[in-house]
Amino acid sequence: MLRCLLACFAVLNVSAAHAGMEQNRPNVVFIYADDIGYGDLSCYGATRAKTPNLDRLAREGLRHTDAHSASATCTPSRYALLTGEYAFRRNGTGVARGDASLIIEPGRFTLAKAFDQAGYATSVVGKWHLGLGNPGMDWNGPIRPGPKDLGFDEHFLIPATGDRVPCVYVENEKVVGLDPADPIKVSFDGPLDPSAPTGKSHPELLFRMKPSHGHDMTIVDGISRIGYMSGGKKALWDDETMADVITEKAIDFVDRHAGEPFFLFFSTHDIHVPRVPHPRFVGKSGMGPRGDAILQLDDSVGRLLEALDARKLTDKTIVIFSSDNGPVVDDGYVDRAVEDLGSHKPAGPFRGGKYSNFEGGTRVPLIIRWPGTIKPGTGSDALVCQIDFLASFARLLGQELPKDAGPDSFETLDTLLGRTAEGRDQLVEHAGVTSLRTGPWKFIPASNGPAINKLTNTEMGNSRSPQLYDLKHDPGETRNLVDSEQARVKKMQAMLDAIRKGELSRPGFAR
Ligand code: NG6
Ligand code: CA
Repeated sequence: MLRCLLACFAVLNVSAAHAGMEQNRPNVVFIYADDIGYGDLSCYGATRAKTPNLDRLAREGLRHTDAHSASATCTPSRYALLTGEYAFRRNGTGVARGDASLIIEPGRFTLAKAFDQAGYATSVVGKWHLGLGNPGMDWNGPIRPGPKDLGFDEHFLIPATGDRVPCVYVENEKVVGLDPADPIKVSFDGPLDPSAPTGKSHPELLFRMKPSHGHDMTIVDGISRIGYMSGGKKALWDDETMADVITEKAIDFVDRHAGEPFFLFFSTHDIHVPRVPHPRFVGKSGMGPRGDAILQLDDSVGRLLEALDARKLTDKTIVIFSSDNGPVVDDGYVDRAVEDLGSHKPAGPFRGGKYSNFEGGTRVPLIIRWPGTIKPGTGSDALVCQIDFLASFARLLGQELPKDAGPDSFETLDTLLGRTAEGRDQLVEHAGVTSLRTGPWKFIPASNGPAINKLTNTEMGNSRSPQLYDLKHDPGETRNLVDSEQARVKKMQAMLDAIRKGELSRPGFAR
């Protein structure tokens, strides 16, 4: 009897510990959209774009309204997201070429590493754009170092962007579908074969989409891209099925790891250029390919949410949705994005967009759902940034950050989860220059950059004089208060200088 009681007790104990562990070890699915602006989703006020699946996520979770990507373009945002270090601290973290080598040193502590160390299965599926391999890497051999050296067990990647060669998928260090008899070559320094047609020399071959600026080099799938590529014909992707391919890969990862804690970084290509949604979305938004790509993104999200539901994983999974930078309308292809925009405001109430120092550059949607922990349908206007995911998830997982990791990543888990309304007390916004946020105040230092990027028609937020805005009363950054707030400007400039010098790092950080 005693033995039986002891045995029963042991079983109870084990299952109690197991239940506790499950709560402490939720799965995390981080959906990272590309170039989605604050105003692009119906749960953030869009009326012409309808995003029922993202709206569902917001209804069941928490919607942040002062959340930021760490930069106004992709590569630096992702660099900071994974390392917890502002990209401005590192050379070579600007928008990466398609042949860039891996820009994060192998072995460095990253967001993925925090999950890996905690015993999670980890994967990145979709857009990478952080470089791969060592300089001069041969795309026909093993493609390493890469995500596996940064804490991801597996990967299925769009190596750079849809508009940059090489236009092939890379799965677990190999080009998918590569025919060894037709080796791939990639160049960003000049044509590989001067007689091969390019978008510039043979615009008549561009049956899918023509460039509006740049994007006039190698032609793949009737679209000319940035950079030159030869070979690999059988491995070339098909733009129309890209969202389906990566969504299925993401769901496949969930399937294979449903029985253990997992971290999935699902990095969509939508709604980056070239915007070539699957025919089932074409014409459905009434806003041309940019709007149709929003519908396609929402569909990918919906399918992933359904996959979690079907596998009864919804309650033990944190789902996060955000974007790598603000919106852009014409980003280099003739796709009617400008003409069909109508009253749609991609950046919502904010000024500027992708590339810009104004809020539109980095103020992005951030939705977090965690059933049982986050109250459904709530909101937060606390100042938060993706750069803090590293320290915050490390805390959630009970992982200590190495002393020299994530200098700029502050542990803000309770804010991200809506347990407190208190946000960061300062944040650097990174675009052409570095700006500083403290509370509602936004300080943009003087710069010589252009006021407008004429190609994309973006207000860049550059001015020869410093700018100070009170976002609480002036979210659109229209009234420069520098003259009436000189003491504040001085203080903010000094704080920005200190942060740039490496002072004011997270608590416990040491080089
Ligand atoms: C720009 C490209 C733009 C886009 C961007 C990177 C041109 C003229 N423009 O240089 O189309 O690819 O880089 O976008 O080439 S991001 O979202 O990956 O940062
Ligand atoms: Ca982007």
